[in-house]
Amino acid sequence: MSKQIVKVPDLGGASDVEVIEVCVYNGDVVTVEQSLLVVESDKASMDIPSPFSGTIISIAVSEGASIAEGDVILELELADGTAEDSASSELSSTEAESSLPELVTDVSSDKNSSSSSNANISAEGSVQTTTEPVMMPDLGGADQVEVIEISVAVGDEVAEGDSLLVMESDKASMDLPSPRAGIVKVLHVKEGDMLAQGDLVLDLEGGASEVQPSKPATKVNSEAEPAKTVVSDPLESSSTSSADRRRKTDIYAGPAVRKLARELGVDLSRVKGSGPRERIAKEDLYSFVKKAVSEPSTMAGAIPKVPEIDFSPFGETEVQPMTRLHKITAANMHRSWLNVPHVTQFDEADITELEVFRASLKPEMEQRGIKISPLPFILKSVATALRAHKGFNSSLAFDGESIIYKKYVHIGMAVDTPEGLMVPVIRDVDKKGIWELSEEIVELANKAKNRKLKPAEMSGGCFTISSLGAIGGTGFTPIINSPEVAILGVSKLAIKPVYVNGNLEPRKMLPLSLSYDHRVVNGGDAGRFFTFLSSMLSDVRRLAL
Ligand code: CAO
Repeated sequence: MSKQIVKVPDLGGASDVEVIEVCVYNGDVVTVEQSLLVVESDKASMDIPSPFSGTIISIAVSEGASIAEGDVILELELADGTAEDSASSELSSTEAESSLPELVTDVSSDKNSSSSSNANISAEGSVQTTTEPVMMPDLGGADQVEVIEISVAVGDEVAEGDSLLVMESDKASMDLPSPRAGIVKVLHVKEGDMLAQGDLVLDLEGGASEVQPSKPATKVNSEAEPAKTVVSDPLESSSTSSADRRRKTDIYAGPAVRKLARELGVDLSRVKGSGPRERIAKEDLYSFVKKAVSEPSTMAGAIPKVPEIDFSPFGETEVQPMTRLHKITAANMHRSWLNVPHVTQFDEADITELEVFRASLKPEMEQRGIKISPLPFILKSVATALRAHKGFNSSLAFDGESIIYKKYVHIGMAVDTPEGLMVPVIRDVDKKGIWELSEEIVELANKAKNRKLKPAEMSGGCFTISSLGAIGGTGFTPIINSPEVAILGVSKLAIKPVYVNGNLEPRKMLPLSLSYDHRVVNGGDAGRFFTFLSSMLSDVRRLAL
């Protein structure tokens, strides 16, 4: 078996695009052309398909990240039978190009084409100077495409860029965006029709009226908007999930439907598609939402909404929009809070000796120019505890039927920034020394504060530490950074009287809180993990054992 890095291919002209959906998970088995990511530029959304079949080892991007051609998406262990010679080299953007149809195709150089369906233009359309036909633009290499969804009806008012049709070739599904605002007067196609470049799609009233009604095809063809092309999710996914909710990779929906689902906050894996091969249409989404609204009491997970309040009668207010990072964090926290049964346990580690040792390192810190806080010792102790208690270094499989144990120890560290909370990940903590960890903490915290973290530096974490010790507080209940299984909260060190060998002594006690996913580990496991962790922190010589 060999490994393969998958990178972002040529994005058809788009430079930086935002990841709006990561369709796969670590450990997933994917097939060629299976959707890995859905990304969105300012012009279009598109899927990035897998160029190989194999098992995902690690994912380097996360939702909300901005990526460009050549960025690493993930690493795959190639399936047997995949060409060995390609496995040794990284997939270059040009290699991947062949699997990603052009996103935006330029039709300005198209030959004037008139299609047989031009003859179908209604009399009504041909006498109104403000009615223009919309034709099929260049299809990015496909000869013919099948109409699988008509997104508009006669009489609909559309804005420029609204999806008119969703079409599908053998390789891709595409949205046909409206070239201009207007009212749909006549529809010339129906679901199941096969269309080629230049075929007449519909007549739109209200657009620019320079078009000669007698030559609609020629004129409009030169004005037609390019097709926005995305590679479809293949229907046959590798999923073996027995859960009711489908995996993201099983969802069959066009970009317009995905966009609407995001706007409505609907999880597409819960929606049953009525189209061919269970493809989800807009109507399916609307019915789903209607049902959810009309039957709140029967909806699993439905929670009563907090009513909207007008605060003005109580005093002056100021409204500040949340940053994008803040919104993403809020959504992640909410999702974890609702999905994961959290339990939080508390403990105190006696770090008196650690602090003595740390103080003894001061001259060396100055000499090396590296400051060591208690955090690298905590990181190292957690890494050792994760190695000894593998349940805390795991994730619950998506279908909830197995546990994925990780053989690596990458630990996330919450960093408070003016823009919001960021969690850079320190890799292979178990293999690094205290000096190296200290340097990495400072480097990653600075990058986080300057918004310089790359997606790869924020992914792959097994466990998270949130240290509020320098800020204050005696304890808190951190929210798990799912799909991780646990998170450690560190609060402010306090000197407390503690009995040691029958004598009351002032000891430096570090308050710790451990929140864990009770589906994966239980109180006994957490107690053992905590006892082990405290013993490491109380006597850091143990880290060398
Ligand atoms: N108790 C008492 N003092 C502590 C401490 C603790 N638990 N942890 C750190 N300190 C001290 C340090 O020793 C340092 O003091 P000196 O300068 O005298 O040595 C001082 O506090 C500042 O430490 P620091 O914050 O610069 O360094 P760090 O390694 O402890 O933490 C980082 C780095 C990036 C984690 C931190 O800067 C940060 O951003 N913390 C916030 C995390 C957060 O927001 N979590 C919230 C998650 S939930 O909403």
